[in-house]
Amino acid sequence: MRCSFFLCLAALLCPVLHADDRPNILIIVTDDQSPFTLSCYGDTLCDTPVLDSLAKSGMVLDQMYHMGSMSGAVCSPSRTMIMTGRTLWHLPPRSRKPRKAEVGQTDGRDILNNTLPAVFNRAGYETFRTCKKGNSYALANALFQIVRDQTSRGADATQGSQWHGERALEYLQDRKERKASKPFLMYLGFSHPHDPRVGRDDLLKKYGVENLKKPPTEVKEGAPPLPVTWLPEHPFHHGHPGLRDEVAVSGVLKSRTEATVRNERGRDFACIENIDQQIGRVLKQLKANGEYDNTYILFTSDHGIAVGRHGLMGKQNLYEHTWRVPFLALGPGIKAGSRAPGRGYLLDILPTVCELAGIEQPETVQGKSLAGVFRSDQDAVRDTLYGCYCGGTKPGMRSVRKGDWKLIKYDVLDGEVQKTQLFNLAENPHELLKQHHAADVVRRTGHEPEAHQVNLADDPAHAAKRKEMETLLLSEMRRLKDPYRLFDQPEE
Ligand SMILES: [Ca+2]
Repeated sequence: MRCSFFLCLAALLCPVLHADDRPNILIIVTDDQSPFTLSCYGDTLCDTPVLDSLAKSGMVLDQMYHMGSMSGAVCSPSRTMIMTGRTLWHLPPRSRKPRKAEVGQTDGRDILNNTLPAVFNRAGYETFRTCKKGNSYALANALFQIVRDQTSRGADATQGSQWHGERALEYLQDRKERKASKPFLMYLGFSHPHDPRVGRDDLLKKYGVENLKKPPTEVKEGAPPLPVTWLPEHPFHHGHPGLRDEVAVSGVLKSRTEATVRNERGRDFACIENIDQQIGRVLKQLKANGEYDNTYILFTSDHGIAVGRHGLMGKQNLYEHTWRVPFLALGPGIKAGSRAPGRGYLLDILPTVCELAGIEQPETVQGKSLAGVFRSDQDAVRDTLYGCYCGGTKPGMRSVRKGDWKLIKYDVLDGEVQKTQLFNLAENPHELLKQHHAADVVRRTGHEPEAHQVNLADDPAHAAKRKEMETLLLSEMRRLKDPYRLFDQPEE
């Protein structure tokens, strides 16, 4: 009843938009992919022709972030933010028995029934999902009408990214056969390039690397070169002792040597190229269905990841390679080859797709619609971006970005590590540190940083900017109800 009432109301309010020609929504989410693996963000090594063509046919967003995590499993709050459109400290518990750290401020609202699948179900869409299992908002995931979930981190058709691709193909072929008239919302999640990065043989060969359980002892000359951000170790402890991503990844463990990082980088690329091929198959079927032109396609990842950058391996840091996500948008009214900062979070996806589909966004949503950015009506939806990681020792790490300036603060290991970093991202886009200037690092990366490409936090010339960014961070922490305060912040 509610559904048909809504459709009638929508038809009255939007006479042009009839139920049958409403756009389809395809949201593609990879697991643990840095934006710096795609050519539209400057990488030229990882071969992703399909994603490159999406970038050329649509819009590339340059300043898209995941808001952060209070858990080592960064995927979990990130994916809950995608499903709910809510900010980090206002998330619902992800299961019936919430973990203490995950209980957010929900003000007693019914968040579950206003998640992505719930909203689109009510609006009369078909909702389909394939993705990994676990580290997610399971209660919301179960609300999709068709769920084909399996964690697929192998190389073959039964265990690899092909498995997710096949499930999406099956669904689209079925739509074609039964001449489906309802539009669809498809959540196409891949379990890769999350570790273990088990690549397909042909792709491993292409990138000159191999699947390993222990770190390699010798550099493979055919492997991709080190990233310019590589360091043999991070200059100080990241604050999460024993963190799986930093000590136990298959083929890496605690090693950050040139041999290890180059091999793992090639495995990362092999897994991403496999995903690219699967997306290509899905888009081909969408075209065969005659549905491509009426589909909005969003491509992103649940967060970035280090894979050897800054001496780190995991996703539990706030450097750009990890805090930022890739974000491409394509569909009716989005200009080919366009580009904008966007300045959004993953939690903006729900309000965005609501606006694209002509559905009223639920009151529980705290994100902002990016549809105006897609139409090129505006460059961005906010000025300031806040980031958090506190899945290890508290209060953890925080970041804030405004314009070209970015501040990162660390307060971990019971006060043992209290650090501040200040970067001008226009002048030091890779957030290089003085350690990147060391002779051995320059020799191995082949990249000689400019003298000013360092942490500027203690540079007297930038004291006023640091103060401004510190004030901004505190104000964002207060506004977003961050329950912690850092070493040099007031208690309230
Ligand atoms: Ca992830």
